[in-house]
Amino acid sequence: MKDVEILMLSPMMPLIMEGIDKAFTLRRAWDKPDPEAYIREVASGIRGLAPGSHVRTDASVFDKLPNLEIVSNMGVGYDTIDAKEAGRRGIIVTNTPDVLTEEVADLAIGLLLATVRQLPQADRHLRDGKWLKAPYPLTPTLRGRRVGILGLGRIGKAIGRRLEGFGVEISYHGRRRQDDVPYRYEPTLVDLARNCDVLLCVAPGGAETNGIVGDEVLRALGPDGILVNVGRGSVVDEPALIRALTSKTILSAGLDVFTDEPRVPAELIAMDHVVLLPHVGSASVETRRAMGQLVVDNLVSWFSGKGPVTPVPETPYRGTALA
Ligand code: NAP
Ligand code: 8YV
Repeated sequence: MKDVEILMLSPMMPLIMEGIDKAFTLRRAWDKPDPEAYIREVASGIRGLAPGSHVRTDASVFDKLPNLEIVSNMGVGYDTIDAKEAGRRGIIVTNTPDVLTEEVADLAIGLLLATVRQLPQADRHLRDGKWLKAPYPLTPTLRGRRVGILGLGRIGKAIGRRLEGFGVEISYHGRRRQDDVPYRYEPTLVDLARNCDVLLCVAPGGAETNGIVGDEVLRALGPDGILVNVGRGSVVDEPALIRALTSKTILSAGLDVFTDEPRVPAELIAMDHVVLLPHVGSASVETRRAMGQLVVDNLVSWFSGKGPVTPVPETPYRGTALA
């Protein structure tokens, strides 16, 4: 398949670059003096696209690539890709679901515990020599807390399975009630926030969820409430969160995702009562290796005539054409 040309818009992990280089002709846009001029030069030959992580890929990109057939996304979240527009044009979009589910759920539990029991703060207390003078202050507890999950999907369910072992009450909100889960469904996000003490967000980004965790939801979560976000930063109205944390409308927050990554508001960085992580939910060697392999496998499968491995719902595939 070396006659098939794949465009890459930003650097990706070596496994992906090597895998695509081995099977196809890889066209790297990011390391050219004028990437846009390079894309124009190679555009007519490009049949596959590996945009890289969180690279906006919409009609403006599709317009440049008249023979594009497939976009292979690194990550299960594909909110930076206009998948509906791709579907309208007959372009397949694939992502990397399932291979990262358990990893992200593990991280979510770790972030929850770190935030409730103030683990990074206690670590700093020791390292700063403050334990020599006084014990670390007592913290809130997870015991007796009610956890509300926004986005009870693959990862949300894996988080729920873990939380069952912690003996906490679990509820959830999404667009649909799910009859096959042992958790209470809350029909609105405000209801979920009002009836939990930890609001754990793992919903996808995009227009539908943009800023849905705002002032009203944070007020409903309340002064003993803790927000944990491992989904997308865009789901949370970040200025509203900063206001809520500053005014103690909510107790604290544990965040792995932010609206303008890798830039994080200085106000959040200055807060000692929040835990901040640099979007590491799936960032283990093993899981990123599995994700990277799936990026390559989708392209190889497609150009071998076997269809995509993991097409997104907006670009379903059955047989010889988009469904
Ligand atoms: P998934 O299986 O598709 O689950 C998504 C869930 O979100 C579903 O339960 C869906 O339920 C709910 N949802 C979708 N739109 C919604 C809306 N408008 N309002 C409320 N709920 C909504 O996806 P997943 O594999 O669990 O991944 C979830 C997200 O986690 C990804 O999209 C990504 O953004 C994020 N993620 C982050 C990391 C990280 O490193 N921090 C790693 C992996 C994934 P309904 O259909 O019932 O609404
Ligand atoms: C990664 C993620 O940050 O899968 C996702 O949606 O957010 C994470 O796995 C990213 O997408 C891969 O670099």
